[in-house]
Amino acid sequence: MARKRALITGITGQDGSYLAEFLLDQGYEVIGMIRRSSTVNFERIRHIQDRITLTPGDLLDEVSLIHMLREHRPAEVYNLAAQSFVQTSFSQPVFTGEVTALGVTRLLDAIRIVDPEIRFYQASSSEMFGKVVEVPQRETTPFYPRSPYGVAKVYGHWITVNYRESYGMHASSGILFNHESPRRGLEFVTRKISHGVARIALGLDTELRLGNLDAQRDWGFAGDYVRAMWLMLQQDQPGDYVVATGQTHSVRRFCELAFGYAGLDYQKHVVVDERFFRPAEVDLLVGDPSRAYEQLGWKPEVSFEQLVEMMVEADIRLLRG
Ligand code: NAP
Ligand code: G4F
Repeated sequence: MARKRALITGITGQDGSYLAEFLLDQGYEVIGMIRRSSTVNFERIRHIQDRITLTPGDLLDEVSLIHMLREHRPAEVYNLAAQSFVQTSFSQPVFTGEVTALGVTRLLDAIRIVDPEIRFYQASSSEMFGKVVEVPQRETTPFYPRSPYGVAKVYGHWITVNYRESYGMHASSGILFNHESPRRGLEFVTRKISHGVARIALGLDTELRLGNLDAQRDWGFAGDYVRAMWLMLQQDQPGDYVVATGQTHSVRRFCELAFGYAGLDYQKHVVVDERFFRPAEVDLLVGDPSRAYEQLGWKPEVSFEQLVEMMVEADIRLLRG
């Protein structure tokens, strides 16, 4: 029997790499869309590079998406590509809108033109809840984004719903809360902390400069969350699902645990720096994943404490070389 074929945009990112591994394990043929860059950035997929097919394309260019879909004819498309860093969205709001918002329409429209039977997953975000209007946040909670990134993701979410309702497409939106791993980009707070802890533990640094230590997030493990993406596309009907742990922790608590794992006291090393504060902040995010639990049969397996330990250990190993 022919292997099922899936196409992932954003395969060079954190989630793309975990999803590619997961789909390969499920027996899929995996196609990954990559955009042109002057240097190769395949660190996260190097270990599976000989098992996947990479194809050029860019969310800014609909023609490239149409060509790509015509050439590879996937059964499932996972749209993980985005300008995904909230802080950058304040300094590059238009670019963020082009990629993270309009990019979704370009891909959905390319699918509609080439083959509307293709199943589609959109990487929506808890950042859409922003200044939260209810706690915990669920699929029906109104959105109140607090950054150009959050606004762009709201657009991406609704255009996914719109293509589903207008054209009957199997298009689902996963409203994922923060998920982390040793493959997280160094600019995001969890990896910045685990990497900073490793540098301090190995005597390469003495301090770590951070912004708002009181911000709270519902942090899970990226490897668990990609399973939920796949489960959404295996349902008879498309839909929207909150994917979260249901627990929230502060940046301060993350520091306390991460430094603690290396035998260090965070209060001696963390320096609060105004440069890392945002023009508008999302103070508290905590999701209610009941729908994903009940309808998808999904549950996270890695706890917050295990996640912090895994990230610190991985960065110490990485820096020791
Ligand atoms: P990430 O590590 O920042 O990866 C983003 C990916 O998008 C990279 O592969 C990047 O390619 C690609 N990309 C950026 N602009 C592109 C363009 N114009 N055309 C094609 N590809 C482009 O993000 P992530 O953490 O894996 O997150 C995956 C998705 O989930 C994103 O859409 C993010 O917004 C969303 N999300 C993430 C979280 C989370 O906690 N991680 C939570 C909710 C939603 P390059 O390598 O070439 O830069
Ligand atoms: O790690 P962060 O940059 O992630 P943020 O803004 O929550 O966004 C991530 O999760 C979203 C899901 O809700 C995704 F959609 C998005 O793509 C991305 O993956 O910041 C987390 C919190 C913020 O409140 C920030 O103000 O940590 C606070 N923080 C405190 N000091 C810091 C720092 N964040 C960063 N990046 N750097 C700091 O020094």
